[in-house]
This record gives sequence, C-alpha cells and structure tokens, in this order.
Amino acid sequence: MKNQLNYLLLFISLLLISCFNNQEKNYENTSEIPVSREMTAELTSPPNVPTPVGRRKAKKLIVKMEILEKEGEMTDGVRYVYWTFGGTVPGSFIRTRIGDEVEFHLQNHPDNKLPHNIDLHAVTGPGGGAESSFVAPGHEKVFSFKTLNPGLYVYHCATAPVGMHIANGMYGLILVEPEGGLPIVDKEYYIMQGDFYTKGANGERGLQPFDMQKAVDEKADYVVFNGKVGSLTGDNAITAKVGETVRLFVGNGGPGLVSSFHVIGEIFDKVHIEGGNKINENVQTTLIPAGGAALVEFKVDVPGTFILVDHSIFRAFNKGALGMLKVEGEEDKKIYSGEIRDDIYLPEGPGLQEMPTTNEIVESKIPAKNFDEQMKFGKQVYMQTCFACHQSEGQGVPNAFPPLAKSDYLNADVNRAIGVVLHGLTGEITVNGEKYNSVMTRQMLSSEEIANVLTYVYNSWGNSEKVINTDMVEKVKNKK
Ligand code: HEC
Ligand SMILES: [Cu+2]
Repeated sequence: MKNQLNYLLLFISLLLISCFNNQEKNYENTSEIPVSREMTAELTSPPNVPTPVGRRKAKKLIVKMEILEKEGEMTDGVRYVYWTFGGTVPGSFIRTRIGDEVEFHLQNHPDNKLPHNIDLHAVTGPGGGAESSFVAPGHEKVFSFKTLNPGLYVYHCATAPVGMHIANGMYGLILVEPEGGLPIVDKEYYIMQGDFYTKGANGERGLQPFDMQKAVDEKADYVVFNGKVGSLTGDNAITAKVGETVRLFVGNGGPGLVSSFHVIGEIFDKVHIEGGNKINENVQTTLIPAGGAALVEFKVDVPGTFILVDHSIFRAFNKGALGMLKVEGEEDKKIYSGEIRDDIYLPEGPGLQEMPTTNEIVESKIPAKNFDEQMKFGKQVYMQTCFACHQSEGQGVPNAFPPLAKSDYLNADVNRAIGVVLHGLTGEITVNGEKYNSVMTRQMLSSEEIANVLTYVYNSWGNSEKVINTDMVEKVKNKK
C-alpha cells in the first residue's frame, strides 16, 4: 500500500516536471508558433557566431544589415573591391530560432555605386526576399518573414548579374535553430568558402578588377575561406583546447565551385548534411554545394595544428582554400604517438642487397685517384646519403637539420667532423649560433667514402677547403 503511494507521488512529480519543461507546445505547423516581444538580432563577422538561442521563445527579431562596397586585400599585395553584407566576406552571421518573425532592414550605404538585394534561403516567399529588398544606394528596404524550417541557410545578393554580385563577396549564413536550440558545444565558428576571378593571374599585384569571362568559365584565380587568402591561418587561426567539442558552420557562397570540405587529422563525429536535419556520423570529407551549407561537429582529442581544406587540393595549396584550427593541451600517446623514430630506410637495389653490418663495411673497389675524383665521388655520396637531411646546397632545414654550408661546427675541427659521420651524433650542439638537439644516425659508409664526402663538403659552399684522406678517417676510427 505504502509502495503504491510512493509510485503515485513519483508519477505526479514526473508529470509536473514534464509540464514545466514543455511550456511551449509542439506546433505541427511551425507557422503557428506565436512570437513574444521584440529583440534586435546580434550580428557577428566571421569566424565568430552570435550567442546560441538556447531556450528563448520565438520573437520578433529585428535584423539590420548594411551593404558596403569596399576595397580589401585578397592576398599580399593583391587588392580587390569587395561587395559585402555588413562589411565582411562572408557577410554577418544571423542566428534565429524556429518561429521567429524576422523584420529585415536592408541598408545600402550612400557611398555605394550599385543597387543590391538579398535572397535568404531560409525564407519561404518570392525570391527568398529578393523581390522585396531591391535597394538603391542611400536607401533602406524593410520586409519580414517567419522562419518555418530549422537549418543552416545561405543568403546572397540576387541582383543582376547575379553571378557577379556573388563573385564579389555578397553571401553569408543564416541559422534557424530548432525548438530549445542546438546541443551546446564548447566552440563554434563560421567559415564560408568562395571563388574569385581576377583580371590578373593568381598573385598578380595591384588592384585587380573582376573578370567576367573567367567567372563564366569557372576558372577561379582564388578559392578561399572567409574572403581572402590567410583569413584563418597563423594568428588568424581558430582555436580549441584538447577535450573540447567544436562546431563549424560551413557555407559555400560559390558562385561557381563546390567544396569538398575536410579537416586534415580530424574525423567529423557528426555532419548535419547540407545544413538540414539528417545527421551523418564519422565523416572524412563533406560536400558543400555552391549555395549550400553544413554543420560539422567533432571533439578535439590531441593537440596540434589541424588544416582546413577544400580537398580539391590544388585549391588549398595553390589558390588559398586553407585554414587552421590550433588545438592546445595535453598529448595523448594512446591516440597519437607523434614521431617515435626516424630510421634510415635503404631500399633494396642492386648492390644494396646485403646490408653491411657494423663491422663489415665494404670498401669501394676503385679508389679515387686525385682531388677531382674525390670531389666527384664525394658528391655522389652526398647526394645519396646526406642530401635528404642537410639539403642540396648544405643549407640544412631550420630547427631540424644543421647547415653544412659555412658551418662553424664543421670547420672548427676536422677529426670531430669525421667522428660525426663515422659514429653519428646526438645531443645539443650549436651551429652558427643556432641550437640543434636531434639525432644524426650513424652513416653506413666506408672510410674512403667518408673521406670523399667530407672532402666534397669541405670544398663546397664557402667551407674551409680541407682535403680528407682515408688514413685520417682510419685514425679517428681506431682511436676510441
Ligand atoms: C637522417 C638525417 C641526416 C643525414 C642523412 C645526415 N645527417 Fe648530418 N646531421 C643530422 C642531424 C640531425 C645533425 C645534428 C645532430 C645533433 O643535434 O646532435 C647532424 C649533424 C651533422 C654535422 C655537425 C653539425 C654541422 O652542421 O656541422 C655534420 C658535419 C654532419 N651532420 C655531416 C653529415 C654528412 C657528411 C652526412 C652524409 C654522409 C650527413 N651528415 C648525413 C642529420 C643527418
Ligand atoms: Cu548585390
């Protein structure tokens, strides 16, 4: 009896809790969601997004968007006149929730030269708003719409020639969150790809006008994230900490190209395909059509720099579609070890079938007859053995492999240099004022080969012109 009473109490309290949680009923027809009060929308420039809607009720949402035609930098030394929604490419991010009644104010700055309008893919209505928003410089147009479908939508200018207005940067994203908002994540960012067509070739300096023919042919000179080369690299990189969840609102303004969006070294835990309701899991690359978008979510587990690319890869490395996500925090060797070893790998070729063991290094059969031959054979050894690390002109690789060209370490002590090539080298050394603390593995070379390669090194790239012979190498070898 007492037990039954307890169950009854539990049932009633559960009922009450669920009533409080469901203050708003679920409308079958989203057009019937009532709006309470008025509120001015927070607009943000990329890569930032406004505060999540959370549990707020549907509202009359005032959006004030100013169109600005302004000159900016496409990449170092290359200028471009962008046409923008809100002063940036992509335009300001608009964050709404389902049922909001958006009162849209489109303002065309008096200094602008052209009329523009806006087509929002989130709008149910003629032209997505374009028909009601055609606005001349120095004017403001107001129209209103109700958000009926949750999702991530592109907006863009739709004034003729449409392609030209989009190509100049007139696009952005508007998010319609579902009832109760999207699940909370730690970091959210706004990224939009676009292709640009300039009179000059990629990298040609100066103010570059738009090239209509290249745009028609879809031969982009620049394919970039957020309007310019380098908008998300170096100091502009987006950031997160190990263990955080990241949500990227990714759009593609086009006008011409589709994007194969990929983050090098990450797997998307979730992708809201095409910005809609369907969620795909464990995705490597997601296709974002021109005039489309996707929500991409993943947890960052290890530190490092993760590169965002359009995996049509020449666009990334040659045309600008490359960004960076910098993740800080503790390493997790279980997930990723980092480099464990750098072993010397000798492919099996003729003459290399037998790997010489430590004690039986085969002496070369035909010794060098003179200095010129020593240089010739030495160069061969260098190009086969040392080149990979110390580079073709002995210049080395900063922070990894010390230079041999004009190396004070090399030139100071011949026997020490012989020892390095004979036995390898580890531990901190200073070469020309730079510290190195790495490993040079023992090189499997005969005494004569060592003599030749060091003679070549000493007589190249401004070094001290010493000549090394086999006896000198043997002496160092037998010292120990
Ligand atoms: C696998 C990469 C690698 C190869 C191959 C290699 N080295 Fe090195 N070398 C290094 C590293 C790394 C150091 C610095 C080691 C340290 O930090 O203690 C170094 C240091 C040296 C130094 C002393 C520092 C300086 O810059 O003067 C000399 C001399 C040298 N190497 C010569 C050679 C020669 C000659 C060959 C070819 C026979 C060769 N190395 C092949 C990686 C390599
Ligand atoms: Cu326009």
